[in-house]
Amino acid sequence: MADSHDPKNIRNICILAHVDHGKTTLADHLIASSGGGVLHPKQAGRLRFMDYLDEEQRRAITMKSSSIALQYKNHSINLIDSPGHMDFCSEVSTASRLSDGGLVLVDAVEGVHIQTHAVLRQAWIEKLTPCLVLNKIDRLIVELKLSPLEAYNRLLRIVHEVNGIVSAYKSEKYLSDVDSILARPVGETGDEYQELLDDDDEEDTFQPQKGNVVFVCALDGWGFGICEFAEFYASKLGASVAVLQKAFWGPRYFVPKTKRIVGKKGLPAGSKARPMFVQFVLEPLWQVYEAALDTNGDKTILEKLIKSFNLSVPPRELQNKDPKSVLQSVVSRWLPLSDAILSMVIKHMPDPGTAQAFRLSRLLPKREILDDDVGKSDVIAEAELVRKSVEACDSRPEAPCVAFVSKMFAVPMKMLPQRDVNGGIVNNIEVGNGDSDECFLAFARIFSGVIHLGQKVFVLSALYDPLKTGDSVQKHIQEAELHSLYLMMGQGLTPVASARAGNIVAIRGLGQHILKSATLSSTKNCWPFSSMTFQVSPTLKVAIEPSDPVDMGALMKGLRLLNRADPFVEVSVSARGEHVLAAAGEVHLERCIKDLKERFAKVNLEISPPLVSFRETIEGESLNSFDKFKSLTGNSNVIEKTTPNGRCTVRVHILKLPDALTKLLDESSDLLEDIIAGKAIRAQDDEHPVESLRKRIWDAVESEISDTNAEKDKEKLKLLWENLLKRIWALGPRQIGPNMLLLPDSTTDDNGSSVLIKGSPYVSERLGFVSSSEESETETTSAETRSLKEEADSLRSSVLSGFQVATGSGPLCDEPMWGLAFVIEASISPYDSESEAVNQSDQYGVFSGQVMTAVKEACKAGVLQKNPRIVEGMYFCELNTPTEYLGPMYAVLARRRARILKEEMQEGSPLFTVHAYVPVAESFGFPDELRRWTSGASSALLVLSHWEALPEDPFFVPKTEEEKEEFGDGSSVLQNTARKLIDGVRRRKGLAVEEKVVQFATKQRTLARKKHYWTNFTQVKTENEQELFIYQWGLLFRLNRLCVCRYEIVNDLDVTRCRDNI
Ligand SMILES: Nc1nc2c(ncn2[C@@H]2O[C@H](COP(=O)(O)OP(=O)(O)OP(=O)(O)O)[C@@H](O)[C@H]2O)c(=O)[nH]1
Ligand SMILES: [Mg+2]
Repeated sequence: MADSHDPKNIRNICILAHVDHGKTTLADHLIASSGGGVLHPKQAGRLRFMDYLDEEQRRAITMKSSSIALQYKNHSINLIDSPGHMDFCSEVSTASRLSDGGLVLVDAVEGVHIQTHAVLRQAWIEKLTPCLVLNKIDRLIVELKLSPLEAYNRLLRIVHEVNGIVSAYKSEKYLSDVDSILARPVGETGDEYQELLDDDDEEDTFQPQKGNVVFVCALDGWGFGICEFAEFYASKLGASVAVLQKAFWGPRYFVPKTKRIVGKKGLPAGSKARPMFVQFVLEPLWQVYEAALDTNGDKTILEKLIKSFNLSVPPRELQNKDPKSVLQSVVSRWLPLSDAILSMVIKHMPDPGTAQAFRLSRLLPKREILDDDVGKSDVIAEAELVRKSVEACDSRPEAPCVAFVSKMFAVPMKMLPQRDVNGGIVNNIEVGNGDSDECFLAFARIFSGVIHLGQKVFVLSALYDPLKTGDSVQKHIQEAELHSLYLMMGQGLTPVASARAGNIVAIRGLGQHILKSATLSSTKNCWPFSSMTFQVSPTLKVAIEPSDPVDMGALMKGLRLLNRADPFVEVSVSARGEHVLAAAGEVHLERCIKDLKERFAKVNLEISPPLVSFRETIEGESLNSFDKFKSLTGNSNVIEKTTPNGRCTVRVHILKLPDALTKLLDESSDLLEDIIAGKAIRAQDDEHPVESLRKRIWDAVESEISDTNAEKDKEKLKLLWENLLKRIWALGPRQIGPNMLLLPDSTTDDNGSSVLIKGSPYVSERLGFVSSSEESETETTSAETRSLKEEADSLRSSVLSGFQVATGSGPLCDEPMWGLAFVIEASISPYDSESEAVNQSDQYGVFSGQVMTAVKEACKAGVLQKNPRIVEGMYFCELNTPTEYLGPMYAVLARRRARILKEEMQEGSPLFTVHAYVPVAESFGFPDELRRWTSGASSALLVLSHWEALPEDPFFVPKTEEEKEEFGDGSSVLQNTARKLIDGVRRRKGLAVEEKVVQFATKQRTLARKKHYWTNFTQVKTENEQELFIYQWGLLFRLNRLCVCRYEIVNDLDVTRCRDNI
């Protein structure tokens, strides 16, 4: 086997960056030089070879990650190009899972942007070895016309900034990318960075002097690292390469007289020396640019350059009339881009064996073996063996075979190679896809062993557990046969017979077995790989239906295919029976719909306006009020409901959780799910996840406590919270949401003949706030009480379900609740007599159902009573606008209810950067509108940031004189945004809407003809004929039998007569 197949000579890398920073352009040059001739060097940088989808070429952005195999100096390099647009960030996750190294690109003019933060975070999470590529250096010379020194300061600042971000992630300082971008210091100047560099920080991840930073111009195909120049100057300056390499970055100066390299302090007074990087690297480059592009430039410089470096530039290229082409011909031969990048990759990025050893704790975290698993030592031993061979990247054929599929992608059948490895014709029919002409391939990396054609493997889903047996586990494991294996060359596929550990391949034959991602293994005794982390979740939802109802079948099939072909899209059926498609953003949604129409369903579709989700909460109040109440009975803040049979009384008190705690619970939902299910996973060298979560919960609470002023209150609140955190029975909705079900304070107990339904502090125990509860059942009571207690125990699940249902759909518009704690006290009393027991179950239905409903209703009523508020999702938005378009940009932002956070002029460029929060509900069409109003000069990127309660009271009606004076008495239209949002959701969900089309009929009637109210009206029916509108006097009245409130609008009119007339 050739040398390049040795795992030591393999590198799996991906290119990561903010949108448009030049990833695909860079990939072009690497492919042109090392891709085996698939791309001609002349086309490199212009063709965008990896963007082979029509939609990608049309929009000029990458939308999916795809891989290509390159050969460079006996090394085999699998390069994955990833998209930079926020909507496709899931593809960054799939790319980085399969790679060991990440080339992080930053545009030297635009600098660090929000997706740069995101990709650095992704690289850090997946334990990739990153290298930094500062791209578009040519723009500093040609566009910004910076001097070499100014350019150096700018580059210095970018390197420093990127290092700052990585070190913040390392210290887990920031929870999200938005946090980190907001924490970025403002207005620092190059000088300060220089000072910082003085005390050479060994901890920095990216250090040009170490060789893991290169400076490139991907468009023109040139690039260099410091070592290239150090080697060149070593003999000229009479210093060793190593010394020069260190000296070529930072404040190091060359004193020609003494031929010594000195620091800033060693410079003679008044010296105008420039840092060596400026003097020896940037200045020559600037001179070449000036010589070539300036009409009066000294053309001999180019000749000298060609001569001294012995460059072979064809004379035809040198005689080109376009000075830019001449420049490119010379510089790309002087400093070839692919050499600079690929030699850095080989030197600084790990081979699969080395990489898998330290990525193991992320890929296959060590599992905690629970006590009841000790009997399965042979399974544990084999799973451990598999883990060991993944760690070692064991590529022997006898090693257990393990691979990870990070996504499935669809390829049109006609694109598949027509011949197999042996040159035989293949019959390309996809099994199980019906008449579809799409084939599904798995994008996979082999982590251990060898996989070969026709091999049977086990497909393990993320929930598979080799230690468990039975039906519940069986559904997480399937057996599949690998039909074909391909080496990926962008769009092209080269069939291969087998592939060894450390390689990236496309596998055919798993379409029916894998939906999005999975682990493949030759043995059942293998843990599945940990799930990938996605930066955002698909939040933009629309309902889809075929234009012609006959096409429903085709749409459903199309949706199934789309769901499999796109790693990030989510397809579901709503409670109302609509087919809902969830995408990451507008561009993603548009592409999904196009794919659906043209590839997967091939029918015309109707798309609803976006279905925005909201949350419901209450207005925050001081916790002090909570302090007073020990018992829920008789407290005016408490909602009380009784079951129809009168046997169970439910009392609910509601508290608002601190915002930080709610956010933490929401963000940790995956971890909480594992903890609550008892599946605690220990990451190898990190702190125990439960411990760190407990600490963060307490930190969140403490930050709330420290906001109170009085020292005395602080102590009291601390005690109170300690007590509360020991009483968490459940989280909701779906057992993991950001709402808590708290047990009543233990001092309250059964009173009289009734018995309390006692829960257990289950979640508190799991989180370690209390040690396992011992059920103290000390007193022995009468048989009757005992049976009642048993009944109470059996009703626990009803209380839990009532809480789960209530938190899943709040009273305002059936949206989930947000950040609430419910203290629920439900007590049951005995039947009055035997006969009543029999009667009641007939009359009122099952008792457990009654309890559940009572709990649910009490929770909902409690929220309504306590100043409910609607919570909306917020996008963090980064806008870049030329100064002359600031006016229109602010106008667009104002129309979208945006809140500006920061406005800043970008140093050295005419662009203004603005950070703002934009409500999700107002964000649709926002980037388009912005482009329209600013003639395309302004761009915006949106990232989902957080949930925020609208302070407005949805039920606000001006009552006092002052309020009436300020807001009017309601006769003029009052814009209540919260109410508008709630009504919008209710209307969409088919819930009753208290809508007053005409609020003050008497007032408005005076404007119109007074008599004959319902004569000469026009009757308007809606499409579904369920609602009836009446049009008169230029106003629309809406009559609906389902909703009495509508009659209010015409309350002094004779509605019955009107109906008769109709
Ligand atoms: N001046 C200059 N322009 C460049 C350079 N590299 C890339 N570009 C231009 O930047 C634009 C974006 O390049 P792409 O390679 O598509 O960027 P990308 O990072 O792949 O973008 P996405 O995949 O959409 O995230 C194109 O117009 C390129 O021509 C460079 O070094 N100098
Ligand atoms: Mg691209």
